[in-house]
Amino acid sequence: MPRTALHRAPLPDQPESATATPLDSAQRAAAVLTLVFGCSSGAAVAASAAPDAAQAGTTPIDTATGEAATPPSAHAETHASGFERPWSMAFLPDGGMLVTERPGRLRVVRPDGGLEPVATAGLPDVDAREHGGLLDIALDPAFASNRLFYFSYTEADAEDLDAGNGLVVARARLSEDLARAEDTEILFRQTPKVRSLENLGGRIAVSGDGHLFITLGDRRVDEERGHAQNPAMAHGKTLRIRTDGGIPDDNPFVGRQDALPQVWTLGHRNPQGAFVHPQTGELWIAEHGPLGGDEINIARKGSNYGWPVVSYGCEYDTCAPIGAGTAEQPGMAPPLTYWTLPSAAPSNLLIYTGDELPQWRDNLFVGGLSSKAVWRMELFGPPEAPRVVRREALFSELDERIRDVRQGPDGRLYLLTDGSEARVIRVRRATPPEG
Ligand SMILES: [Ca+2]
Repeated sequence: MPRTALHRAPLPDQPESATATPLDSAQRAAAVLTLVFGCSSGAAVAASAAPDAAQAGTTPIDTATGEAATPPSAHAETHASGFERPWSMAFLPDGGMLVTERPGRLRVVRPDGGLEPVATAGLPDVDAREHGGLLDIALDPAFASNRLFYFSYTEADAEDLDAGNGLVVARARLSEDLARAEDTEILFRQTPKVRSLENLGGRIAVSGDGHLFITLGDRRVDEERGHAQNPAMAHGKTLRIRTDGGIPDDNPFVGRQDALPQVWTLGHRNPQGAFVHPQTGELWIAEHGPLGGDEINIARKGSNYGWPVVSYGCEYDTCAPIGAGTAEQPGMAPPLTYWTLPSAAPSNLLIYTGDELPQWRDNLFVGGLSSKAVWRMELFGPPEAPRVVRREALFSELDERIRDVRQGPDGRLYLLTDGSEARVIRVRRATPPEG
């Protein structure tokens, strides 16, 4: 089977399902076959799925995609290379960038794309087993004057490695020469440590009004994931703190004895993408679902996003139903959009606002890990109540797992690949042919 078939959304003549249901039994059987035999049934599942059914109430959705490749209007090229298991990137005021590597290194990329050979010193020890390590980085909005940046990482139990790890978010000051992180302060520390090394979440996003959002995953193992519904535990949540680590007075669980005051939303599986919407100030997240249940959510104050009670996907290995066996339930917010199969395995996401690629302005972009693509979605309606009306997978010809996606200060899109020999890819406007 050509691999592009795995990325093809439903054909335009496929009926859209108007009801929101998880995978039916035929899809479940096909999903298990896909797991066992690779892509043997992937196209059949994709063709029968209705990925945007949650939004299909009144607006027809065009999910035709064409080929999953870079369109002629854009050109993808290597900007920087030589990274080991990178996770995130942040742009510096001079056009250079910082890139985190999960083994615990913060790397500096010069504006010309050259990689400084020595990592920035002074970061804490990290637990880089499985999904963990040094994860996200974000600069303070006033970084140019205060040199402050925020970062997330996993920390092992110092006494007992078998006790798993926890997510930590810290703030530090970057020296003028970029060589040292100084004055590190812990802003949030997940306690107790969780006996798992997976589904960590770990994305952070800074708002323009002095708040820091943090995503935490459910840690995957059966005995932990139910805590995604428990506001007293951090896993399976988004959190909202002040950029100095304080608790905002208007957080939804402030003053409750049975909840962490940092909790902003609950019921998430493994959110690895987050940004603050440039117009509404709302938190948008991308989360890894179970098999065939990846989601994009607008994470609104105090809302419950359903995991592990409801899902559009099913259990790995068996494709058994999740929780209540339904995709939606009263009191649980449905996703903005979701994938059935094949999964996107979403990493980070953004709304593109630049001038370099005007055909994509105001589109949502989502990095794909196992889908080895960047998903582009067209939104319709006001930014507070958008619908996804079209989506397609781009850049599949790169054949790279995409760990992060960002917009540069030059208006170009930057993609960070995954793995042991990773690179930063820059997407710019294609130069029209001469004549
Ligand atoms: Ca959900």
